[in-house]
Amino acid sequence: MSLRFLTAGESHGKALMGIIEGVPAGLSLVHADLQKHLRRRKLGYGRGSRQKIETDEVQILTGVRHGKTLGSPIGLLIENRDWISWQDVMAVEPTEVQDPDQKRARAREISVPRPGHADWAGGVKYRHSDLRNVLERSSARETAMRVALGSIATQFLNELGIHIGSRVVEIGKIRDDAPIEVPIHELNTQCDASPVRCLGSEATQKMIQAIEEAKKAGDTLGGVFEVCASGVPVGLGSYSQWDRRLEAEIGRAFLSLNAIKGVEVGMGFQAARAPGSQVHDEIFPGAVPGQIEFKTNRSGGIDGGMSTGQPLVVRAAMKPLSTLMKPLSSINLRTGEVTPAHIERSDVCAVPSAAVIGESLLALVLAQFVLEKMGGDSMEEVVRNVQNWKNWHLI
Ligand code: EPS
Repeated sequence: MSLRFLTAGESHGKALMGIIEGVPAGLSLVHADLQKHLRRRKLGYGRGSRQKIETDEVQILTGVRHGKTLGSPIGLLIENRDWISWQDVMAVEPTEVQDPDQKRARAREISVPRPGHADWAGGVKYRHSDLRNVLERSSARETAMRVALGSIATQFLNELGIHIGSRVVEIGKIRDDAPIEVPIHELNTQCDASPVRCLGSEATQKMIQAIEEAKKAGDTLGGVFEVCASGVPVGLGSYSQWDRRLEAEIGRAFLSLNAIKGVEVGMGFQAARAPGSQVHDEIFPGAVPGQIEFKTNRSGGIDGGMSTGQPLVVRAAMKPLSTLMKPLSSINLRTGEVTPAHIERSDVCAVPSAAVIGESLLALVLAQFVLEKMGGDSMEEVVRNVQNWKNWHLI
């Protein structure tokens, strides 16, 4: 069994589309299961005015009947409400306008790349003289569809007792990485109450202030977010081949998210600075005879490319968004003139949203690994396989 998905759609085009295949039949799935995560993705202090325009209302077009998945591909659609204002700019058909200046104006052509954005390399790669052709698809708008698809994976994992939550641990220089004291399935309820999705109320205020200051300065802020999963069975992934390692797929998924520049599992980079005795999790006899217990989780729930049965803990570093209201220096690719970078409506900070997107990314990877090890064509089969596995692995 394998789970695969694709997305399509431009930021100001008509809609975002998604297809996911490999979801077993018989999974309970309704519109609200997807919509609740899409709503969470839109929130977060520091987002721009686009979020007030979009509702991110998802339509389930195929693969679900009477609230249950059919085992066939699930097709999703999210219409871009902003499309109304961009119909000419993003028209599919060629324009009748002949005058080159008028043509460029109608297309809202962009010829000055933003440092740090996909604009320049994308323009060179695809031979696009209008960089709008690059930014429309490289935009993080695409992540709305990834969250919709990831919500299906989340629903699947929840039925198997696997829960995912996230929090923001850093925005700019403000840090809030105190240990999590609530169960992972309650983490989101607590973090969603903070406009920046962090646990501490003092840190929330400081992060908001930092975002405000960045906004005033025409600047942007990045940060670090953490995604955790509980109830993960031992033995997902494998040491036997490089591309079967659970960590490797998690790294790939997180690095595929716009603006992510680093990923850590467990202690991550800290593990490189500590001796082995302070890095590895000791093994003790468990409370139930025949079981073992870890008292620490420095590994972040993965050893040797496989889940250990401990909660997964993944952190990702997001760089500041590359559209600056006080732009950095760039070059007009049409004229060669040195000029400030292009300014496009944008967000000041999107780390809280990235944390929510991270939940979907982890859910899609975990669902794939669960299906690989304990898969089946129906939920009945998968639930039975998972139960058998949990009973079987006791020493
Ligand atoms: C984005 C630019 C902004 C963001 C957008 C990502 O869009 P716009 O140019 O339309 O204001 O708001 O994010 C979303 C639309 C979204 O739904 O997350 C970019 O350039 O990446």
